[in-house]
Amino acid sequence: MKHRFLRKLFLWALLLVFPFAGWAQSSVNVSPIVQKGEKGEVLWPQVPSFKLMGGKTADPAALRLLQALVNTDGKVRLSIGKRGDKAVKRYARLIPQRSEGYYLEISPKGVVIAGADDAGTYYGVQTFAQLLQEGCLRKVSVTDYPAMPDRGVIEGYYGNPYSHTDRLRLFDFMGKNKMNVFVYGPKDDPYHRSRWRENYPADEAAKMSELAQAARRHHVKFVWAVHPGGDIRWTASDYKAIVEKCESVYKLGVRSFCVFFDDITGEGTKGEKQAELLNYMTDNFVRKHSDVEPLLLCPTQYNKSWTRGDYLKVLGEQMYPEVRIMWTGDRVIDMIERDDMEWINAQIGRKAFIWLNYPVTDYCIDHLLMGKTYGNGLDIGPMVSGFCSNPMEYCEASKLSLYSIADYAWNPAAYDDEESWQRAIQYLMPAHADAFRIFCENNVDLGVTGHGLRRAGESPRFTQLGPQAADADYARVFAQMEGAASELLADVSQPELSAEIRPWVVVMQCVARRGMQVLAMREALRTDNARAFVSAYEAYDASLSRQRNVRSRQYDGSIKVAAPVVATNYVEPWMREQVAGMIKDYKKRYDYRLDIFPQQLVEDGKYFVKVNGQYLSDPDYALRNAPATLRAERDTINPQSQEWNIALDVETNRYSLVNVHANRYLNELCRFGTNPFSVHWNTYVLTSKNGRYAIQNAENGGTAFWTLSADGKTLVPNLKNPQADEQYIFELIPIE
Ligand code: LOG
Repeated sequence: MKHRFLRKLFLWALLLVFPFAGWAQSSVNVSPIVQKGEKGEVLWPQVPSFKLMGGKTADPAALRLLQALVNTDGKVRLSIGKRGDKAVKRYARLIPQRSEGYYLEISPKGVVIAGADDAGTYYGVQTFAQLLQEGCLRKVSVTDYPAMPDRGVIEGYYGNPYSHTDRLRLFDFMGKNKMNVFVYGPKDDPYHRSRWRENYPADEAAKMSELAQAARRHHVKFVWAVHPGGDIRWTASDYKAIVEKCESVYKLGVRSFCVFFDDITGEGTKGEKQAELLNYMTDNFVRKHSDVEPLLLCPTQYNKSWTRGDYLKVLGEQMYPEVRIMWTGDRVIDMIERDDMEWINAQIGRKAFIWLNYPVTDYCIDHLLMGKTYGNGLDIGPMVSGFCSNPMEYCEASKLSLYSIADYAWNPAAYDDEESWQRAIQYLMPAHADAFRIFCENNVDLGVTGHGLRRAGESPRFTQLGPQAADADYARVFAQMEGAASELLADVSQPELSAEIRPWVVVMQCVARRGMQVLAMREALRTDNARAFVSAYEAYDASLSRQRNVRSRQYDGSIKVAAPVVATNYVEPWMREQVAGMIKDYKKRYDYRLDIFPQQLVEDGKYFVKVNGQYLSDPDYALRNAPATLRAERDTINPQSQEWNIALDVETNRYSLVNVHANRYLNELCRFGTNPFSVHWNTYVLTSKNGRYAIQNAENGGTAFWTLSADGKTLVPNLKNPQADEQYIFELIPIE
């Protein structure tokens, strides 16, 4: 009796756990993560041939994709279409009531791909494509739709515009990742910005029209942007010029348009004039065509920190409500959160279109941003009219982050930055995922920049070592880095991506080797082996030279050349500190080898710098870009304004000069720089003669000597490079 009861209870429990016979409780592995999806047992161990139903009416792009994926000369039914089509009529109820949504079902009866609209059908096929990669067909049902209406990419950076191939490949990637908008606005395309009034020459026009068509094949809206603000006059002739330019691009097949007013000064910045122009364009261009979408605008005050007066309100009130307005967040470079959206939407009286300045690197071109994409609010979906990323000029490498942005924008509620990043790595470099992961881990942070964005979590294998780690643990990490670099340098599976990242991979290899050489130096000191120390240092120095000669995009006409850096957040500073410390240690213990080690002309320390008997000072430390000032008197109120920390930078073998008071350094123009300190710009060659010193710029900063200005009150770089002999004008007086 009791047993029978228990058995019944057990059976009931089983039913509760497995409510639908045949469904295992696992979700489908599709990216972007689907809203709702279940998969069950294998129905066909091998993908069968299908009998296509609805092929005549279905979206052509969806159909083309499907036909490239499966055979359609078989018996298993595959019904495809959108709401209202006969082929999917019986599933109408299951299609989500959301634009770009779809219902996908794989059952013993066959496959159904039913879109809410054409894009939905296409995305249903994209999901099907991912499921097919398993090699078999399982029982599946997916109900899916995007949380954000426009998702995509803005080619909006300064630097080398994408190549035609980059863009074609990008559209393919975007289709696969369900991104639907590409805003074309490369700052360095003259026909977008500086020569916006002129039409594209024939060859470029042909490419533009090919792009517009290619985008359509992947359900990507190609939005062409014009950037007239640099020299626009608010005249009838310029109004006409802009409409004519749009008409000429329309003729190339483009159907969506945008106007950028970012990064300008003067006349172009006026809100009421911009609103008037956009309304004029709407009346005289958009509404004249039945197939042109409402305009998009990038305002001049496109982030909160730049807002002044009533500019945004004017746009919000005076510009047609269908025009969408772009926004980068609280700052130029920022992640977007709920509060930000509430604020901006209230200002402009519509849902802002997010222009995310990530992973763009035009302001920190030496870095690649390959870390996790984190920090955007998971709850802002209903508050945006679009979410687009401005990427790096490295289109292939940008896909790491774009993959996650696509994932996020489609389904923010399910977004997990770590997990999405792992998937992206696998997706982009399946044959070398572990090596590529190590590469990405070491290209995360962007260092100090004027924009303030930092990215956490760089070089985790290194930082996890902690203070107790043995040299063998460090060695393991550096060996992993070196191994990953060698593996990636030999890659032939992803030629486009590998070619782009190659300069950074070479640098990572150098970094890894330097790391090992640092360990060899440590060992040499431990074992009191001066000779081994010297040779380890020489090897270190050779790797460093090799690393510092690496360039990316160094060719005639390149707009931005990068000197790649890797692992700058933790590994580089650690190495520099180790080497500097060890050299100093070596110097105490052994005969210092001036031919090998950096010659320390001036010991690290605090100094007065005097010229002509006057003190080099930073009297007004609040003044940006102030010149280095000479004062006859000591500053008694603010003595530190005349104190300078002079230190040897072991890496460049040059000296930095930093004012003690506000911790400001002098840049190559002999001014207090507003850009972040960089050893490649802001370390100087010191030489001495008869107790006096000369200071000379170096490397990126040129070769000018620091000289006295005509009025004798400030320093100026003498670009005419006078005789070095005459430049020994500085006295360095140690303090204490
Ligand atoms: C530019 C953009 C550039 C980005 C990052 C906008 C709206 N405009 O400061 O072209 O790529 O910042 O440097 C910008 O972001 N200006």
